Amino acid sequence: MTEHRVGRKVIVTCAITGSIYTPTMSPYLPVTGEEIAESSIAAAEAGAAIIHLHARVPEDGRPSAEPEHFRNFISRIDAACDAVLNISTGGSSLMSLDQRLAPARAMLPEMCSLNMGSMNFGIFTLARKYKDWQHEWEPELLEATRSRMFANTYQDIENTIAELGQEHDARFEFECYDMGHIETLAYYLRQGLVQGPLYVQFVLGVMGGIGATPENLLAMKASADRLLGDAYQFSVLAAGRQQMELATLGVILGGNVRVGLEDSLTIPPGRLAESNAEQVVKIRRIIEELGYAVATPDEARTLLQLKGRDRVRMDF
Ligand code: KMH
Ligand code: ZN
Repeated sequence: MTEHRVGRKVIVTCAITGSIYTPTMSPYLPVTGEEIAESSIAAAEAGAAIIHLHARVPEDGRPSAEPEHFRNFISRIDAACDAVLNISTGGSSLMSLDQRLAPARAMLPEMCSLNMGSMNFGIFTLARKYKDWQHEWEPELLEATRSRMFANTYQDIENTIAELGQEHDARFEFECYDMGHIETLAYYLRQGLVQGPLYVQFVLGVMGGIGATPENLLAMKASADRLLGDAYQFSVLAAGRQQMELATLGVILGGNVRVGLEDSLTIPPGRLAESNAEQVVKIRRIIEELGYAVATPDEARTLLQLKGRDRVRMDF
């Protein structure tokens, strides 16, 4: 086990709304620009150093990667706090890569996500749990993930690294949903296409990726230690009800954490979380009870060697 260092700084990312869950599933899921801004600011005030952002169509909550929808909240969040704004390039698994890259291309953020492989990204099982849908698109989108895949080819990954990383100095949240994705990242490290400190997000519990169990997290970390050595830091995200438990194990193993309504609508012992901040408060309490501290945004910037918010187009 990793040596216990009192006061070690743990980076908390909060993923505010995502594209997995839909408005029928929780009244607390932020949808409009104002809701996403307010929820992000509250999460930052609660201790999140990084805010991971997707947008939605304000009228009906459908996942969106339109820069105009990001515009509804980016500068508001930036005016109210100094959190690192991490822009998704995953969008929704049903969007084209060009659609998914549009907001990051417009904003040139300090950080953006990068999904490390093509996969089935099954959220169709969620459709069975609800009946009275607020919008027709909700069951249709969920069902579509049975026959469509989340495409992230080598070429897609390389182009994104070249354009956003090498040209515009963004650093990545490398989303690894399975062991092979860590191997792919290690290949790019060996090729010199990426350099440390790599920020690896171990994503557990997405159907089509690795399951959310402690054993799987230990295996992912062992693999990353072997392949990436000192060049990486990790964070843990478990989709669904294992969110807090596996995040806690991630802290114990020497890592960082991601919480937020993008990944889980609930909070232990099993009710709907009423806000993103509520999940941040809980994981922060756990982190502090274990003897660690949460990193401030500027500490996260130093740990991850980010370019700084003065080099981001907040008013794109
Ligand atoms: N929705 C998460 C499981 C991205 O935005 O690029 C993974 C994610 C992908 O956050
Ligand atoms: Zn995301």
